[in-house]
Amino acid sequence: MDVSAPFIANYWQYILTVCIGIIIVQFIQSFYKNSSSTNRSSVDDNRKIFVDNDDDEGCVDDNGNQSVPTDDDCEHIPYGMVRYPNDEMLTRSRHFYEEMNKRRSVRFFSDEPVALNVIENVLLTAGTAPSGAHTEPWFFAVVSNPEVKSSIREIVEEEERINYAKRMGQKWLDDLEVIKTTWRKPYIETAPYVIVVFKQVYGLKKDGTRIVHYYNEMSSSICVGFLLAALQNAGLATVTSTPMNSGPRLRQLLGRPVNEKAILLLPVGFPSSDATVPNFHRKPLEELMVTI
Ligand code: IYR
Repeated sequence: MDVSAPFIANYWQYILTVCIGIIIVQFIQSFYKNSSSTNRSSVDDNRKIFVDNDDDEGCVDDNGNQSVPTDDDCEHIPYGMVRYPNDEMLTRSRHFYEEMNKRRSVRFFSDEPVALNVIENVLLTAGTAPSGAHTEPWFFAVVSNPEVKSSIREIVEEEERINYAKRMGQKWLDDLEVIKTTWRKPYIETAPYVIVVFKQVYGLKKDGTRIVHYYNEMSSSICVGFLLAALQNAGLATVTSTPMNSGPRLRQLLGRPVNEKAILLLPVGFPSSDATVPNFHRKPLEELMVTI
């Protein structure tokens, strides 16, 4: 006996209404689910873009995995600073400024040797710089070997020849007139050391997984600032040389891994006795700060 037939026949309008209701609810639910997952992926995209934007380098591995060092178990310890009396703060800050104000970019070097342990201290000082998530995304190749310095010069001059002739453009060359730089870089061979600064775009764990190096460009730049101050403090001269397009060849020459990018070349030593610098003046305080 079929009892459902008269039931469906009598109540089909209600059954249809309930079915349509269920379909509508499911549709609305699936819509919200999709839109929230779209939002999530746009957050992820932003995060990726944010990380990538740091310096146009992917910090996420090929599988999309990010790996950061976990400092969860890193102990936090008390920290205190020496507290100077006000007048001492003033004299210390003034003296440091006066020392740093003597720093100049030097392009004429003596070949007089410099003790390696001075350079080591300078690099330890550079390594005290802050970095994104304390990832310390920097590395330094300290070159004193004359043949390697010659090879660096060869690479850099080859690229700089093209830079000055083609890549830089007339406006750039005009702006550099005042510094009188050219593609020639004899100081690379004359200075007792050439420090090649690398930024580590990402870190590598022993098992090959990548460590995200947040703000690696900014962190390395701050590190170089410390380095320059430390060199000045030690009585050593340098010039922040940026040989465009030479990075990959320098990295290969110096046997550095693919996660490192050469960002700067620093010849280091004493100025030659006939060294000159352009007679630049620095912006006065009112042009570099505002009190609000
Ligand atoms: N990197 C080139 C050109 C150069 C560019 C700027 I901007 C400078 O302030 C100085 C030089 C070179 O080292 O000659």
